[in-house]
Amino acid sequence: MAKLKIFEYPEEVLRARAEEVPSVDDEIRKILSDMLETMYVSDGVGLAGNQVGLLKRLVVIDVSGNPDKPEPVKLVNPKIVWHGEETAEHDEGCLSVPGQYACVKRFKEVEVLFLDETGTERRIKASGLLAVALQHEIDHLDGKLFIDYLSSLKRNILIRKLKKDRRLSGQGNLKERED
Ligand code: QAP
Ligand code: CO
Repeated sequence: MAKLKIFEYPEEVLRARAEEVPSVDDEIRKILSDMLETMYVSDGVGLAGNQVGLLKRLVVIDVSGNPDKPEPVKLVNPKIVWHGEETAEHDEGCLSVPGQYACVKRFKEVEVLFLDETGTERRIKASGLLAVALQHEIDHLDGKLFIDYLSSLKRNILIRKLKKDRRLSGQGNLKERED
């Protein structure tokens, strides 16, 4: 297993569309396992291919919130095939937008079609935190971030905070310091 580098806003890979995975082989299984490890050590509940610099439609999720009873979900080519009419707001964060959180409105219930790590087609109907995570992660595969749902005012404040936090922690690169 290996910990992968997590790409952060405003890296371009987060804005690109990830490609369909043609077949679930050992290389894909290794990436999924590395993504899951990266997510756990980073205290995340979800991670998408784009976030580790891989433009492949791969997602890992664990919303159990219990390290003693992990519930890892690995999804290849996930697709929302149905959603309910009701929406709900939930506070969201993202490993690619560290330290920043905002309320986002999403569908309460979604049904997702995907391939599991054996290449078998599966379908899950989700609600609650899992439904939030699935929509957030599938957005990543299409180059979309949770901050895109905010008003430009809220988004600008959040991005300013992100850059300020980076300055204070010495994490910002030279390019980001220019503006
Ligand atoms: C997406 O988000 C999500 O800022 C996954 O400092 C969000 O794993 C799914 C994280 C809300 C369901 C509900 C963020 C960790 C993790 C941070 C994450 C941070 C450390 C975010
Ligand atoms: Co995210």
